[in-house]
Amino acid sequence: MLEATPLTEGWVLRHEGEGLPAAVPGCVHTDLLAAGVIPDPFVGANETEVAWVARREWTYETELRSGAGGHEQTDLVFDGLDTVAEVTVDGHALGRTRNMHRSYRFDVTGLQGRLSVRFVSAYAEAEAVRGRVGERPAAYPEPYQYVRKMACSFGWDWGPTLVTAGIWRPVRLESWSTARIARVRPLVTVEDGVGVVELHVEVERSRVEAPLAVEATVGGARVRGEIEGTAGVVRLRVPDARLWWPRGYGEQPLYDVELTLLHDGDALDVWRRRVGFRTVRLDTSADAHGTGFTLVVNGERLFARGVNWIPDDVFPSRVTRERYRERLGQAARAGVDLVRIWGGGIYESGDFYDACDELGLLVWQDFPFACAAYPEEQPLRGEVEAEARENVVRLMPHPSLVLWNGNNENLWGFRDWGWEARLAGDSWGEGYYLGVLPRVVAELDPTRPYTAGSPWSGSWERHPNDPAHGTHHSWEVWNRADYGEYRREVPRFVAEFGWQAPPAYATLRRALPGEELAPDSPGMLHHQKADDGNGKLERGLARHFALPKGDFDRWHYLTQVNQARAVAAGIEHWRSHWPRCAGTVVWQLNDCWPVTSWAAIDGDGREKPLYHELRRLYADRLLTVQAREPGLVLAAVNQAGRAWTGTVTLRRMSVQGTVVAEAGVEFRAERRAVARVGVPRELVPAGPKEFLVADADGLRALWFPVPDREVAYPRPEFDVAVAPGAVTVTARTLVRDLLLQADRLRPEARADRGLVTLLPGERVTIGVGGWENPDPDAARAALYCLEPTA
Ligand code: BMA
Repeated sequence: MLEATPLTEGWVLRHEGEGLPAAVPGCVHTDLLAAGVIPDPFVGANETEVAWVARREWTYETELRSGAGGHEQTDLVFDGLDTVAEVTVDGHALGRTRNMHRSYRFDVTGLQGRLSVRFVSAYAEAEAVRGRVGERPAAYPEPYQYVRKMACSFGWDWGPTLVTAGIWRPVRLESWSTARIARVRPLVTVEDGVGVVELHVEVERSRVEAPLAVEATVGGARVRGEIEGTAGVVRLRVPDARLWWPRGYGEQPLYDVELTLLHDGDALDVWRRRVGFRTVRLDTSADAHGTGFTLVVNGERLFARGVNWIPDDVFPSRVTRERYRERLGQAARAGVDLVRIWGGGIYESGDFYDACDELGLLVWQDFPFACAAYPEEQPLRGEVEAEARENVVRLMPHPSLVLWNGNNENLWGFRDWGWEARLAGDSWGEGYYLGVLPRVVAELDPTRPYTAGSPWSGSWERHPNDPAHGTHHSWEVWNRADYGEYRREVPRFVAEFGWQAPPAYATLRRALPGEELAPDSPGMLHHQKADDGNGKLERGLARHFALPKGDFDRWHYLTQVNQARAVAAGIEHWRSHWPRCAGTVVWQLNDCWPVTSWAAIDGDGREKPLYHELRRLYADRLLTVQAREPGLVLAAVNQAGRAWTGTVTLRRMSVQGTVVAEAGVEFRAERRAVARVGVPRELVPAGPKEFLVADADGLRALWFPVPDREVAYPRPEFDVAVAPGAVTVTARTLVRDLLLQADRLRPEARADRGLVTLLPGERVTIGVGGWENPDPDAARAALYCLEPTA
């Protein structure tokens, strides 16, 4: 039987003649940090101070001992090397690597001695390739498109430039005899209610002649098959297979599949995975509005409640299984049902997809290409095909994975960002997105849909970002316009849109110790990477709120409110247009370090007000008031499996809390459908002193006729009561967008809700985890809400 021996102990990192203890898996930066050689690059402007690390060569070494005894062959297996490396044993070369997204296997039978992995700078490789193939246009100045390495490690508009190196995934010795399982491709489908698992097996042999067989089991079914040469196929049928559903639509039953490779009745190797039975297709048919983009899972058409995912740490080797679970659990608790793994990152570790399988989160996986023209010359072309083949097969057991996407914004960039002219016929990646990648997916995993890019309109005859066709990235709003402008369009699928806000206060404090915080203090600016980021924040704020002068805490609160408002404006509008619009994917769920960004969860894992707002926006039932000519419309969005009927109470109120007019209106939203009800004319509020309140089944929608800075808010008055783990606020006046910044009570404290609006007399209890000794004054000081414009 194949025996695996982890090779994680005894590694050293050579630094100026010295050997520092090295963590494997890990990377250079985290080793240097642990050894006290560099300061924490996440703090202050240390990022700049440690830039030298990226330009050096680094060598990892350990003792290679022979693998488990009594075997014919021993392989040294790296699940991931980042990135350009030479692997040697006692100076004897095993091989070279140049792709972070691949694994590597070397035959080390009989070899012992000093194992060394020498990394050259990814810059050196990228610059050499650029020198050979010529410069290509890109959205950022660093040479990330010339080397197959996580693009955002070279810096992004939310990320630091920390180009690391190292053995970033596990490494082990595998000792085996006769044969081992080289690859298993499970094609999992459902045919007339029967779950079908087709296993395409490939083996590697040390003995060519030995007769080989495989035996496989799943859900009580068992099958045997022969291996002819190096390949074989077995098919298992599971009658009455329970379907795997995205969360909110049903359960997530998972089935263990086991395949054993046999020789003369002896087990040589075993392959184990979990699968789920579900069907998926992407409906991109033409209709009266253009070209749709609707995911259909088990025959159910879905509005995708999505978030974009970036690497959770700029040093991805630090992201543990627990951390993946925590972050994805946060997404699930926010009502998210789809996570898009964005193309400037990586093919994530199996832990990511395991968690999604269990949580019922659908995964849309970008191939790792983003915001640049990518050369198609060798050696890149071969690397791209190899990594795609490996990762498609690695990830295909996961039922959560429902879509492969060729790239992020590169088809758009080619057509719209001046690349086409600058390229003058040079290769730029089209051959990957419209050639290599769809061919690889169709050949290896025909059970999943592929789309060439995001955004993409399905054809060069249309603008790639045409909202009427396919996927759309809505960035005009953040870059140039007010978020009310989201309402001008009904894209078929919004794969990116978002608004920035700073991270939680405690996160800023940890990242910028000692700094007197101001929107433009040095550390704040260093931790704001977007082009004119602060300018856009400021202008976006000024459209809605009176700008606080010299009051950082107020600025911090208001920018976070504005972020939540912006995203709400988009989602409420777009969901109200289901099924024409079939999904929103918020840019972005998470951060990879402490930074002002579009994220809902900051770099220390703290939830911004936007996060809590998502829970409302992505619930099965959403109540929203929309301005539609000639008046107001109440939309009851019902993504649940049962019809939603009820009466909505509409109150036209004054800001002082008196009811000007009131009515009950009945509605019926069919299952997975939207009901739209006109708001009677006499209930439509007008001017700075009125607003509309709509209540149904414990849900509430508010509508104000003027921007906040014009609303005649009363001076807010409320009472605060505290108990262990809870803060109760009772409003005496209208209290708008009340927020408890729990991390100001204690860095560990977490509130269970974000922005809350209370009418006079209403009360809310905010649960506060990690705050056992309640203090009413501290609670008061950590509470913010909107105030009248002076
Ligand atoms: C899109 C994304 C990212 C970027 C974000 C915010 O372009 O694909 O590249 O971080 O917008 O600008």
